[in-house]
Amino acid sequence: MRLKAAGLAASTLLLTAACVQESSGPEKSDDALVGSGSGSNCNIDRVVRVGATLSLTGGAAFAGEYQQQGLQLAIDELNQESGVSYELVVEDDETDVQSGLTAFEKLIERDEVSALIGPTLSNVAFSTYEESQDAGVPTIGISTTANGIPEIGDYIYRVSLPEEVALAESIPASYDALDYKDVAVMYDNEDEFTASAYESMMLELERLDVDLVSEETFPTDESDFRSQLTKVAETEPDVLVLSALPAATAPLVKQAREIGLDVPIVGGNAFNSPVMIDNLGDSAEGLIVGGAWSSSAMTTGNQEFMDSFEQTYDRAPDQFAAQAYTSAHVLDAAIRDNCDANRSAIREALGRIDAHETVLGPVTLAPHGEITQDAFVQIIKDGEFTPIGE
Ligand code: 1QQ
Repeated sequence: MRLKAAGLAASTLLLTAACVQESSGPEKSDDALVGSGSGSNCNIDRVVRVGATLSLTGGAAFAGEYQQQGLQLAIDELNQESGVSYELVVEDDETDVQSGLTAFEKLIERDEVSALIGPTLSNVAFSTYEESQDAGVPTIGISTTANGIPEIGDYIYRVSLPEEVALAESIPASYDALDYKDVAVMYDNEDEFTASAYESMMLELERLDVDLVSEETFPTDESDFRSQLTKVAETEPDVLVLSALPAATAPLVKQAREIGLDVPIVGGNAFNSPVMIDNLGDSAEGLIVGGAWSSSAMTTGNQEFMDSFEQTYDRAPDQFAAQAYTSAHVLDAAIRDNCDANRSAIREALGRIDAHETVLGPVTLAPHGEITQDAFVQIIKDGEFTPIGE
């Protein structure tokens, strides 16, 4: 079957191109959060409270735990600097939309945070960001990669490489490296992130001289993929392109190898975790993924970040830790820019973050909330993420 433009993808693009919503939330301004000076000389009397909603339990905890550590490390570093002090309040969304909503409500209403960070999954973000947008609380996604996230409203930003940007790098790079023709695609068609990544994958594949030989879907809570994998194997693909959440990724890849489907696999953001490599062992070899960070990137402060993370937590950081760490530094830059930690002032200053040097490389945030940063395409070789082509 020749690849054809996915109709769903086209309609999503139209939807996401619609105007960004403006918040009608109450604009409470607290004078104690307005400081004097600017940048490194900014001085704010009141401690600035930042709320984070992360998946510390459930299927996405593999990422949420790293995010909590990256965030805490950044907040501790920022609190060493003079002028602005932060208090981080972390809530666990249990990888669940309802718990995410409860966490957002608590942080917005009870803790009266100046800004929100997280949640871990796009699937949780689509509902919770409506809450923060309505309340007028600037919100920074750190791993919410699905199409349409910044379009939720003018208070919604992300320091999270969009999956469509990562795939626009990883799919052509995998094609150049592996020179494949027959492609099989498998995806979770229930989750917002995996379904949106599937559309982006199809758009990228369509640009290449490849044939789609099989396409299989599965529900989010599936754990036995043997029947779909057997059908895929019968079509003898050269490569498998996979869009799955972490909980499904590990068993799916393992079962693929068990039934003898040994082809290279190109995946989405769920692959960007050392936990995945640990779980998969040898089955992880050859997995290809595009991501927001690399331990080998010569970006500003990367070595220092890796050293202090390792020293503090006794393990190396991953992409999720690096993105969370970056979000706190970007937030601090925005607060210091206006020297104002009121919600509306932060929202406005975030949109002026321009080529800000971070461990992810230079980060720019558009006033409508989207990030611009470089993507890193990596292949898992000898159990390590290695830049492709090295
Ligand atoms: C998203 C993701 C997840 C895989 C992060 C853990 O990228 O939900 O957008």
